[in-house]
Amino acid sequence: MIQTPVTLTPKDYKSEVKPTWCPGCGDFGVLNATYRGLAGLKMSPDQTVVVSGIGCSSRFPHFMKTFGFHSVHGRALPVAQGLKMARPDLTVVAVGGDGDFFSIGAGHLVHAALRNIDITVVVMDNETYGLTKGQTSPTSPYGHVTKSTPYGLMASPFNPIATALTLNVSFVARGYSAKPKDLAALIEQGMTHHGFSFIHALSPCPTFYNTFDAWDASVTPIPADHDASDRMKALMLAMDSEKQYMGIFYQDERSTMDQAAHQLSQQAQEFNLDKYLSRYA
Ligand SMILES: Cc1ncc(C[n+]2csc(CCOP(=O)(O)OP(=O)(O)O)c2C)c(N)n1
Ligand code: SF4
Repeated sequence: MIQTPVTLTPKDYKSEVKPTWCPGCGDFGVLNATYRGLAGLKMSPDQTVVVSGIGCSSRFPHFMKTFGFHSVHGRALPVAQGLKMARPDLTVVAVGGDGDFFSIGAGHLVHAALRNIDITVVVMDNETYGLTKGQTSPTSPYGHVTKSTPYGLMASPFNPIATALTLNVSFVARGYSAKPKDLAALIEQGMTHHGFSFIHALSPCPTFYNTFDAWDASVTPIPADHDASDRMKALMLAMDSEKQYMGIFYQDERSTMDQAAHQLSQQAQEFNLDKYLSRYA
């Protein structure tokens, strides 16, 4: 039988639901980068599931023509991991905000990282809680003044890349919504990576905390001679207090929990109880 090659373009991943984000929201750039990344891989929309928590960024699955699951605040990862364990044939992407993944969902992030289940996580970081109107988030800078911190935030900011590196994540990258082509390439590489892929996507909230100008000035490509198999060097780049490096910080290949569990279940199916018991006869 002659097979017609399938051509998929970014618009094949676009649903009929129009994004309800504010004009200029960084999340538009991340959405477009995701459409491009999926099209680049010719990923079948009916084999792809996008899972989110709650937040402006977590409305994402509604705007995708893939399968989707808009879950509960901070719980995108339990849903995404369960899905991948049950259906290893599907491509699973978890998306959401810095509040979702680094505040209420931080505990899930830690254990998902350690399990190395083959899913891709895209965190849209705007250093604020957009949906609930601009309170501080774990990535807000020290001293950040908001309606709920009128004297300035008195806590240090969470470092997403350094945290992912120290949690032994097998693919760690950062992109910027204002550079959607570069971000699309990172999403493509993250989805191709076999294991837990963590993509930190800087995605400003012009309504409550406009960081576009600051980030335009601080984002810098990772030096071309960076060795992405060197976790310690990656950590040094992640700890830079002035530059926000863009690109792949770290990547390695190792066994994933979904793969190991699948092998175990195959062994269980092949297990011969009579043969085992005959040893004791
Ligand atoms: C269990 C629970 N706690 C709190 C909330 C309120 N809430 C909704 S979204 C959100 C934070 C949104 O910030 P973020 O996850 O960074 O996403 P953004 O809106 O900035 O994209 C909070 C605290 C909730 N919906 N559910
Ligand atoms: S409030 Fe901020 S994060 Fe939410 S849609 Fe508007 S610009 Fe985007």
